[in-house]
Amino acid sequence: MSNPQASQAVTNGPVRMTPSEAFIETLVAQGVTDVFGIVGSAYMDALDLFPAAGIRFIPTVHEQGSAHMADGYARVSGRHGVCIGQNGPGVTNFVTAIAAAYWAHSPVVAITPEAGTMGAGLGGFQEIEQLKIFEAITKYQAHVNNPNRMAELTARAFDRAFTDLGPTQLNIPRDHFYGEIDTPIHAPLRVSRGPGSGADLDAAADLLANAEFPVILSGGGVVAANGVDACVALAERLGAPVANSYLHNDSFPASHALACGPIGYHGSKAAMTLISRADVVVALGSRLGPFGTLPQYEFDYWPKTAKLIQVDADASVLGLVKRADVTVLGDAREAAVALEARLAERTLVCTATRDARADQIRAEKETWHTQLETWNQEQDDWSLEVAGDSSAMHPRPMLRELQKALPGDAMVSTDIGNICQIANSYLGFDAPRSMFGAMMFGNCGYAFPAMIGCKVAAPSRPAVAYVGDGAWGMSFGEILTCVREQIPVTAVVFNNGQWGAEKKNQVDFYSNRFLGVNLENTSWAGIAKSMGAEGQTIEKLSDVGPALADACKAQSEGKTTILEMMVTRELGDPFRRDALKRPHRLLAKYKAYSDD
Ligand SMILES: Cc1ncc(C[n+]2csc(CCOP(=O)(O)OP(=O)(O)O)c2C)c(N)n1
Ligand SMILES: [Mg+2]
Repeated sequence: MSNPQASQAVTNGPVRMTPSEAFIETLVAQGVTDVFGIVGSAYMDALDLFPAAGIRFIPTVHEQGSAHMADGYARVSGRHGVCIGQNGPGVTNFVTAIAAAYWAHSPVVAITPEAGTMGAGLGGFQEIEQLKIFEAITKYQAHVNNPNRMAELTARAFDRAFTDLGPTQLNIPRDHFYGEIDTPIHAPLRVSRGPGSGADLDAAADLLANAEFPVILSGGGVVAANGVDACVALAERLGAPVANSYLHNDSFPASHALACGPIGYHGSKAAMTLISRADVVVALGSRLGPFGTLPQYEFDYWPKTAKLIQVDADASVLGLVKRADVTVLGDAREAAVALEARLAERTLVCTATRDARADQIRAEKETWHTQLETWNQEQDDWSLEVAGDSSAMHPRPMLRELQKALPGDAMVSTDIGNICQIANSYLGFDAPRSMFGAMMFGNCGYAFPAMIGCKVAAPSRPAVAYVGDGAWGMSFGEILTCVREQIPVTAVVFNNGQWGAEKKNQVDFYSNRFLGVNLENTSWAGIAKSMGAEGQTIEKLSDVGPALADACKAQSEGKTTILEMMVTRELGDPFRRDALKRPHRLLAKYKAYSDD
């Protein structure tokens, strides 16, 4: 819900106020209701006004957490996520999370108060060149070079986060909060995108009308454009199977007959098999990122001779990774509506095979689901050895139990790690804005704080973060934020006693020379309890589902629960087989470390 004071904040002309007031009133005009951060003297003059402006300040444990929370908040609500921190170290703590938001295309505004202008360059306290640091990971940087421009530049940072589809920075020298200025407070500028040019849409419709086996790839842009219903209508018009792009399992309703699941790492074999048969692929709201289309299960599924129609709201990604036969620069929803309308008036070649294609879709999904239902254990030598005499749970059946117990309207975030990635095979959603992967920056420590932000934006929805035990060590501090701020979230921590995803590389490439990958964990459930949350250690498969269901229910009583899953050390397919080489050494002293 937007800030109820928003429309009153906008002025028709200049009004005398302080720059702090101009800053705050612009946030109000932009609809801001929540800001994540850690207090700092740099912006205390403005912070003081937050409550009167109807803005909740949510103090976090670490500024990286603040910015991930802003990201999750933005992704679930479609509104700005906002974070703020102290100049220098508070601001540099944002960096990893803003890079993650950049690759998630999240409209996050990072507010970065800076050292005062009269000391800049002298090496004073907490001084660093803050614009350079964020240059490559923001879409736009506003620098308040004069206090008189506070409202103008603050508004622009917010507006551009939407027009440029990603995080922006608002850099404010700390002395510029003080004084008196005459300034208008601007109404937000929201630029709407159309469906794309008529000529491009005609060309796309031509390709689709003549396609024998069209396949839709529904990407994050479909979710961001609130376009899932339009994508469904287009798919139904064509009878086309729909694959989700990597980590966007919520971009098409999983229970729909045409839904095939995600392509990419630990994705759906059904989706990849069906897309491999396409003669025309429509990539709707997807940049076709290189990692997301790598071969999987030793299957190079991307249909190289198929015609490609790429629709995206960002011109710079059209035809970038894969050559596209038709590009449509437009809003994914609007473009899907326009394409469907064009196809409604045409005779479609694929209509003749509608039933046969529906049979293929059903059969491929059934094969994949049966495989998943019976895939209990990884079968490589190392996994069989470590899981052999272990009493711990196998990860796959544990993930199956979690999936069955997830409430229908749950939001799930996933971290970076072997088990979190395997979860990609199991996670399906009927509602958009339900899955929050760490996306292409791929940083461990993303999922828990991001889910805290999601919960602030959607308090009535069950909030669940999937996190490996290594990544949990980076992020569990934010339990304190959940407890202190009454933001109830459930974290499912996969305790396999290792940085598994990286260990897998040492198994596959370095003859099991394990270095830096084994973890001696204390009890994560115990730590959670000592931090004021609920904690439970789960050792039996039959306890997994009930524990998750109870933890989700307990969120309505304000309880944060950490479920520590005791799992074997077995490991699924690795992340980066594509980017590693067999060890080759030339010096005699390292001969034992060589494969040849
Ligand atoms: C911030 C950061 N540091 C390091 C890495 C490299 N990395 C990728 S996956 C991984 C291991 C994750 O281990 P864990 O969270 O325990 O999950 P598991 O693989 O065991 O399921 C590491 C260290 C990363 N992606 N991000
Ligand atoms: Mg682990």
